[in-house]
Amino acid sequence: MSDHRPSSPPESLDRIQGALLGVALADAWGAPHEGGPLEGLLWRMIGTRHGRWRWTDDTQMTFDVAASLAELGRIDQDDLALRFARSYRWSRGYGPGAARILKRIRRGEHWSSASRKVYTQGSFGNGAAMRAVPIGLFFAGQGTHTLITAAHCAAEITHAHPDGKEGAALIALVASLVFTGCSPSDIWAAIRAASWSPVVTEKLATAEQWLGAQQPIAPSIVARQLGRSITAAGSCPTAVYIALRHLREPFVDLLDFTRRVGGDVDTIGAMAGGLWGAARGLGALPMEYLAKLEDADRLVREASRFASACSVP
Ligand code: F2R
Ligand code: MG
Ligand code: MG
Repeated sequence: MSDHRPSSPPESLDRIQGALLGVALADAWGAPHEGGPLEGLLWRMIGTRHGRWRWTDDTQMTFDVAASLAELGRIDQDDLALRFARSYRWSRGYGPGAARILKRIRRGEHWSSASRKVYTQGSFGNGAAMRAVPIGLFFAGQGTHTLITAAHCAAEITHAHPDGKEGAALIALVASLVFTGCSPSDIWAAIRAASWSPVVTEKLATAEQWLGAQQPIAPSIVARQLGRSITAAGSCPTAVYIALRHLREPFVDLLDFTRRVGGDVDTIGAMAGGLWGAARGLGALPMEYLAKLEDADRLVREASRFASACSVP
């Protein structure tokens, strides 16, 4: 990767680039660790492109959201649906329900009907949360209600289930808080002030208590109590915990901890990595890892374009 970092980058640009590249880097790094032996075997065969770490659906959809916001300046569900459908490739490892919805949209079906064809209540997978970091950056400073409404709208296209939308809102909210430099106590106050399902409320309370007590909780306990699954409720509080626990640690420690938690490693990593990057910036990401990331130069350019469209509070 050539060095696109300006000599003294405006802090917000650095943080926006850090957030989006944090998603991509943790996604690509984590992809070989996701799923069971079959997924591992497949990823050993297709997991590099031109010798670089290949990123997955998490990164593709995050950059689709960023591009749509940069071009239109708002959440436009029809535009997002078409972008998601056009950029869908099976080889990026999409969730099975999301893949079927996107193929339906590509064949001309409207997203509002396609999104209920696979699961009548909509999907509660973490696929809407994994692409929600740019929403937090774009709507930072516009108030929690506006931000959460935007996250729900962007989620609904593929994840109409309340849990799928809730995961997106949680990740977007925490992204906005770390991006604007809130203190840990302000972050938790803002999280507590929003309304979450009982399961997620309980997990967030556990995470807050662990972090407040500065207890070094083992990855196996994090996995057991907060979750490590492909569902939104079973992965988003985990990602928030991992990000906030590692905010002052090196990015590679966050990656290593996420791998030891296990399960949906690329996605928990992508969400946690995006939150970490929004707080610490591109300059803090490990350059030697960025050099191994597929299309890193293009992703940095796209993140810059997105940053120009964000009005930083
Ligand atoms: N697809 C993958 N990884 C390969 C599989 C990993 C492994 N087998 C594992 O299960 O851990 N990764 C990518 O998919 C995830 C994002 O998925 P998304 O976009 O949410 O997809 P989907 O299909 O909508 O939901 C995921 C699964 O959740 C269950 N589910 C969701 N809603 C449901 C409902 N209403 N009723 C019943 N089940 C529901 C299904 O099992 C879905 O397949 C990320 O990890 C990304 O990296
Ligand atoms: Mg993925
Ligand atoms: Mg995943």
